[in-house]
Amino acid sequence: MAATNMAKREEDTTMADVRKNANTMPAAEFENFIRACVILKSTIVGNAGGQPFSVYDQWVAVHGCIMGVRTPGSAVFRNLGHQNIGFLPWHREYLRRFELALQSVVPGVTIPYWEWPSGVPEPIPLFTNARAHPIFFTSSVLNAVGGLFALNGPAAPPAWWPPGFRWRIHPALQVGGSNILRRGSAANTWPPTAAIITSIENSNVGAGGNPYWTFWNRLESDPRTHNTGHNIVGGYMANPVFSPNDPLFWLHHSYVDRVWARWQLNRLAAQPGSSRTTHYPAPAQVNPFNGQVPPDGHRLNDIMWPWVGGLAGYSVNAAAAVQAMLPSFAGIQRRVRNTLDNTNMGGGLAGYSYT
Ligand SMILES: [Cu+2]
Repeated sequence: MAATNMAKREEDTTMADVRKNANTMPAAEFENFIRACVILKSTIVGNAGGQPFSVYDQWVAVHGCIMGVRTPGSAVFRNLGHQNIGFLPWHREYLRRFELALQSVVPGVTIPYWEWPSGVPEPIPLFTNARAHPIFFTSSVLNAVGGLFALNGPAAPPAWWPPGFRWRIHPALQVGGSNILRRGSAANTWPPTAAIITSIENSNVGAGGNPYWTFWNRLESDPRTHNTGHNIVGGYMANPVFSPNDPLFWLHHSYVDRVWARWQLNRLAAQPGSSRTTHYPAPAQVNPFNGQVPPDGHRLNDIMWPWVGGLAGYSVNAAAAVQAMLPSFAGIQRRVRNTLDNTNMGGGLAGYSYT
């Protein structure tokens, strides 16, 4: 019995999953990430709006729905994943669960991160013709993504490519009728310097009673951070609702999450004896940027939709066909506070770390 418990404990604390810099990680590992995305995208699990949808599409639908969720007893739909402090916890949970879905088809794969200040407008080594596609965002106008994502499929498909597979956007998840991935933008506030990121990772401004407020606000919304990163890429990435249609979404948010993880370590080091909950606003704190207590789903002890453990009373402000794609999270209930330690997420989720 004791031996079993010991083994279990060791298993629970194993943290084999390391997310790596997309620019510098081994090419084969990056290709594994793309391969896992393609497998999920080509795995059809149902029909919505008369069109087949895939496992990958289910994850896009989750993001599409978080933009407007009504919690039990509430009269209004609120954005429970953005524009408030739950932005980081919700996306941490979302990415980790997507990452485990990737691992179910390609064991050991992790979500690379796009290191924003890398100094080049485009992570060229990772997006060559041979690896993913030739157009990232060096173009100031929208261009169809090529390479593996090309309209007619890759010119020279890798051995693992599903025969005949083409990356297409499900009609219910489209914006402006575009059924293919495109990128390109005239936005030019990019990239952030390394100094900007270091400043954010060390942000200790006390507005609102906790440095997290200013830290989160800068990371989500400052120029040359999360929002502008979406916009500089353009195409689906620039659409707040359906941005995960573009696999680059995961790399972008992996970096967002890394900045948060590093900030957390910096705060823990700066305040010996403090805990991770210390470095998240207490539940009743008012958002100093709008003067209001954050909506249900953003506060420390709040349950995060869609991981509500079967609780009744939630509704979603999205098209029926989008809601029809939502995956089941039966029996899974997750709160903001469950996400504060990426190395030990609990609830059956193994931890992960970053290079
Ligand atoms: Cu998002």
